Amino acid sequence: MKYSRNILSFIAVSVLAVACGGKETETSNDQTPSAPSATAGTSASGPVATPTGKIVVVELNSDAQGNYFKPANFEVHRGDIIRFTLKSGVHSVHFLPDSNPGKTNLPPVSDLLQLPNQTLDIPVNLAPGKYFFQCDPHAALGMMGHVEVEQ
Ligand SMILES: [Cu+2]
Repeated sequence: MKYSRNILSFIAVSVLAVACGGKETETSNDQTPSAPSATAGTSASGPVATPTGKIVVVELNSDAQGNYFKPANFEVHRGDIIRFTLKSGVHSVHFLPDSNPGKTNLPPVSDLLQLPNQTLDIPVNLAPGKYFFQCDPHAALGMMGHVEVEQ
């Protein structure tokens, strides 16, 4: 009886410690806005573009024509949103770092999109330039595209 009570209070203390730990991390983030944070930084503290309100839809397809993005080559402006929309098949969206040398702030590789009309919104916080993206399962089959980001 006494033993299990000790266990309980140990657990309670651990939970408290975890809770405090989490809070502490948040607080220290708030207190050091100038510190570069590699992990949290990509979308939160990157060079966030002013939203334009424009949404550019790009379909992901598997059909008789093959596996492809539609359009596969297009232009956006900083602050637009690219809305990848699954039409058919199972696809991912990957701005492969190796194929975008020197580029920063690339969006992380997406999960697989599997449900028809499932969407993936990517806010365009990229510096002006041309960017490559691909679908990982179908890259070898030519499922890739380029987006030109303009100021
Ligand atoms: Cu694909």
